[in-house]
Amino acid sequence: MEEALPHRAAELLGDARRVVVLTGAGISAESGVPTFRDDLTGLWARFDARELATAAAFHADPDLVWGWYEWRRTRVRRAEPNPGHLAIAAIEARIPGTTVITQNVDDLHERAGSPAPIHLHGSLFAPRCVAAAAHPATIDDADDADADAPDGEPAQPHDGRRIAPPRCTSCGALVRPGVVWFGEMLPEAAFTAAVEAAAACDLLLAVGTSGVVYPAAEIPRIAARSGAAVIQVNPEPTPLDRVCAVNLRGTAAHVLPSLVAAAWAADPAPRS
Ligand code: BV8
Repeated sequence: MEEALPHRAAELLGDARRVVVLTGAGISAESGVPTFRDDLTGLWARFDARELATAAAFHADPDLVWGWYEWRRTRVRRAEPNPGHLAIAAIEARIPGTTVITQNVDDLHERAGSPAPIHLHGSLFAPRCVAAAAHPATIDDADDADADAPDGEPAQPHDGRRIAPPRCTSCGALVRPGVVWFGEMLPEAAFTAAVEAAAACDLLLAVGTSGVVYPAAEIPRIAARSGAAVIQVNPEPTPLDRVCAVNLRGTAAHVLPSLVAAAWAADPAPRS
């Protein structure tokens, strides 16, 4: 972020007591994980991510959609958290009770040291049986997309391939990615915890989200309506601009470390 960080933003974070951080695909962009806006490539180039991320697409062509999630899982496994993820973990370490809420299905917050981010839209690492979520479903890394296919086919080409989903070991039904598809309800406990945290916070940081997918996009508005200050970090304007006290136009990996440094420049000692 070229121009100086607005003092107001550093002041708001420095004085905050109950912080919520809401992240979207933009926080993982600088780790090499494509956002939902980025055009799909390879096998999936002719699809819109919002079409593929549906139960209808999975049932119409399970191998195509499972292949897409395996391809994304491989990309995430090869990625590393970036300074944006690390700055958020630093805020959590500094302000006890900070709540991290993410729309992302990657595990980069956890790998950056965030103890328990709330995943509103599930995870790439929690497959489940289509018929019964209670049935244990595991993806053993043996069939990791990196490894050569059992039929000796070369490891997953850069732009992915169709992969047949595993079968549930309890009932033989298809195993599906443990994510929330469009048209599906969010996990109740996660969404309730997110709404409660937003309603009780005094500062919400909205990082790398386009603010168009609901009900996640409602979270910053709930915080603003409850009297909290909202700071947005995004190189582009979004529909959230108008509920924000400060809009920081820059990328997460650049802006967040400088925001954290500026907020606690005065007294670097962690708060007990
Ligand atoms: C539901 C998991 C009940 C799967 C995902 C109200 C109004 C309109 C529509 C609806 C509504 N309520 C419900 C809907 C329907 C729908 C919806 O919101 N549609 C939108 C598209 C209009 N919502 C649902 O279906 C939800 N379920 O509501 O159930 C119901 C059902 C039917 C009808 C009524 C009620 C379920 C939504 C969850 C879907 N699953 N992900 C998977 O990942 O495969 S959503 C997925 O897309 C992501 O998780 C994320 O949430 C979203 C993408 O948004 P972002 O994360 O913000 O990313 P995006 O790429 O869009 O933008 C990136 C941003 O980062 C940009 O602003 C960019 O400028 C910025 N950026 C880029 N680089 C950087 C950066 N910022 C900082 N640093 C950088 N370096």
